[in-house]
Amino acid sequence: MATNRTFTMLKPDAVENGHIGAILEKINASGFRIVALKLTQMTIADAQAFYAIHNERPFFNELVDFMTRGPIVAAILEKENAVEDFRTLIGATNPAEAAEGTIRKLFAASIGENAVHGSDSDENAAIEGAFHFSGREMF
Ligand code: 3AN
Repeated sequence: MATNRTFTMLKPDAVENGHIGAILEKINASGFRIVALKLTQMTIADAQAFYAIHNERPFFNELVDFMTRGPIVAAILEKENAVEDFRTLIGATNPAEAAEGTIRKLFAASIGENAVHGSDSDENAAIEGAFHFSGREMF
């Protein structure tokens, strides 16, 4: 399988709760190479654009408020089968349904505040990575 990339955000809840180090350690221990990394905060316009696909969903405003309430850690990760393997590592969207040992099971409180984002396709990984990073910030 080809080496490829995914995009992740450690969401405001994970940053507020002091989980940056533990989550990055788990990411590294699972064989992902960090290609790009930064602490940043999304504006309301950023979050509305990033989550535009969800703009008809009932939770859209809640999602935008949550994702903009504090800093996030944005990162691009590289590994064989990166998108699928990272989604396995983070677990189900609802932490109550996430498998034991997954990042959401360990660190997330609810379906809304679920600690971490992982791209759902190679195409979206590239779009989402480019949303947060310039070429000069990727290694
Ligand atoms: P995932 O992040 O697992 O791909 P999506 O794409 O279905 O999940 O949802 C995007 C984000 O929207 C989730 N990470 C979560 O923060 C939020 N979300 C999804 N479903 C709900 C919900 N029922 N209530 C509140 N927020 C939700």
